Amino acid sequence: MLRPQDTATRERRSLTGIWDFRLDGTGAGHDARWFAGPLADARPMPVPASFNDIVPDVEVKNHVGDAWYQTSARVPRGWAGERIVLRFDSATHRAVVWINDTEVMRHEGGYTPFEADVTELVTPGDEVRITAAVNNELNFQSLPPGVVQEGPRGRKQTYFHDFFNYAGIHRPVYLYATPTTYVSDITVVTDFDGAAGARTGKVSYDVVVSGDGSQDVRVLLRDADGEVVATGDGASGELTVQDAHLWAPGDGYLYELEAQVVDGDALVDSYLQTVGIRTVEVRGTQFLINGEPFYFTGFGKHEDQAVRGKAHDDAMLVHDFELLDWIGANSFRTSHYPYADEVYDYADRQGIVVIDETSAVGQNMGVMSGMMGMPAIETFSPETINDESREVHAQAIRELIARDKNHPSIVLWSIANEPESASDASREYFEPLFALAKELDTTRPVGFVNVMLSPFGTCKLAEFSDVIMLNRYYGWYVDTGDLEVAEEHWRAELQGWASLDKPIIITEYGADTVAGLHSTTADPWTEEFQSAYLDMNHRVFDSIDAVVGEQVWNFADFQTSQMVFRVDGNKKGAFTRDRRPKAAAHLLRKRWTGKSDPSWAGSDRD
Ligand code: BDP
Repeated sequence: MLRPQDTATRERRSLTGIWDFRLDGTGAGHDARWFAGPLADARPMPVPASFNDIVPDVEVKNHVGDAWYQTSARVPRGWAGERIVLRFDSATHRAVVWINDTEVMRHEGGYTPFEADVTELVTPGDEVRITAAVNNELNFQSLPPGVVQEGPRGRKQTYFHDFFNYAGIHRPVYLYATPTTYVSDITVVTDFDGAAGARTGKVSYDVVVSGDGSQDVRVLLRDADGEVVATGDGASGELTVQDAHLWAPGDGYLYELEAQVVDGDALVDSYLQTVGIRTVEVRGTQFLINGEPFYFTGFGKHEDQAVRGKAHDDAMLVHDFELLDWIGANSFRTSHYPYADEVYDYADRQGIVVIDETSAVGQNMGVMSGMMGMPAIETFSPETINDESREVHAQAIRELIARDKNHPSIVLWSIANEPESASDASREYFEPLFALAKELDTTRPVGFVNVMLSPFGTCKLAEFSDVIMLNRYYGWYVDTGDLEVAEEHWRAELQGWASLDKPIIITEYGADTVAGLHSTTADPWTEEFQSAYLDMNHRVFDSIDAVVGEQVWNFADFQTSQMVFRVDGNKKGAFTRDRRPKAAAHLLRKRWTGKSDPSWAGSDRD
């Protein structure tokens, strides 16, 4: 699904701003037809934002059920004769949307876009009422899973992942117009021949035209200076780029493919697709980008901040990338869900490498019973995560790859974080999902993130993974505080994984750390311990050749549900939630850039 754009033939109207909002814990609004008129008893709510932390009220924060949003917008007069679309970049975790009194779409899944052609329902120049019932409930058939139970004070949501169940309209909403014959999809795949100086880039493209598809397609490829470097006729083909400038980590060089629908000399539609020419390959234990071994440095991140919750925010985006640059990170994982489109666009431009993850997190009842003292239940069974859940998961993979396939920054798909993976049931559940991801994208490796409860020798999914991704907490959740013993145990396990002859990325290692807490004896929770813990991990990684990456858990402290082992959230950040560096951030910066403090003594940008 292509993003809305302003081009020579297209126009967008953003609907971000303050909408009317009303909670509906019992679901009464559907029967009472709240969409059919102005939302009664509404309070203001910003879009985009999670609603949970906007109002200082525990009922809002912990709301379970529907949350109604409503706004009105005038459809631009100039859109007469155009195809008009209503688009939500996301609504967490599902939504039903109406234009005036008519339901126009339903969508399951909180982190991917959805849209509807509303041309027949609106009149350019007139106002329309847009209503969305956004539902935040998690169950065994949702991603991520959860359970809603009746409690003494109403319904209560529990879930099996370690971040707060923020909900609402987290990303922009648009009305947009395209011609009635329009580009509806583009796929680009890149390759190159030859070495620097005499390098020929290849850009295969496939343009899908909808509406009256009998129109001709023409493509132009421009370099970063706007010079046309290749052209093509027809809906698919391969362009050749002489002396191509590759996209590479740290060098986010982008070409731009303009896909035109033409009728003789007349331009019917124009869509602009950025293109980074690069290759990705797994060979033995190496992860190759453009044929060169790549070592991932960086973090698992979250979309999380005070007040806004999970809302996308450009200021935070640019700031976080500046911090990635400062600390020497070349990559991150979109733990544990697809992020806003803007994040990948920016990663493309900045040359930051991305591991793109679905929202399949918490599919592991063993973690729940082991760590959180919940009664042991089966993870994969007809009553829990079942065939219906797998179809939801398959759809999430389809939507992720359809949305993100053209980003050069994305080098690896992660189809799940820490699912149960030592049982036959997990194997049955996952085997077709790996096959699906590989069929949908033959150009990128596919993997999943393995949990500590499935150590080397027990995992039944590793054989389907092109890359081994491991989350390990030796010295924190096990061997707590005893870094010497932790080091031995960790190295021993990692040596086992290295025998599989696949590249290994450590996708999580970390220790909760309260900024400002210190001790001379490096006790857990102190800044000294976090540094010592990271040092220990790095010694282990540096001793094993198959390790091709280290991503610390987490970039920044983030909010979680209330638990006895979380102090106002998870504190494993290298930065605090408001992005102040802990001591560990300086340690990582030294390791990843070679630069020593004090960086505050003056600008050290090169
Ligand atoms: C891992 C999860 C991550 C958690 C982390 C932790 O993948 O979401 O936040 O542990 O416990 O199991 O800090």
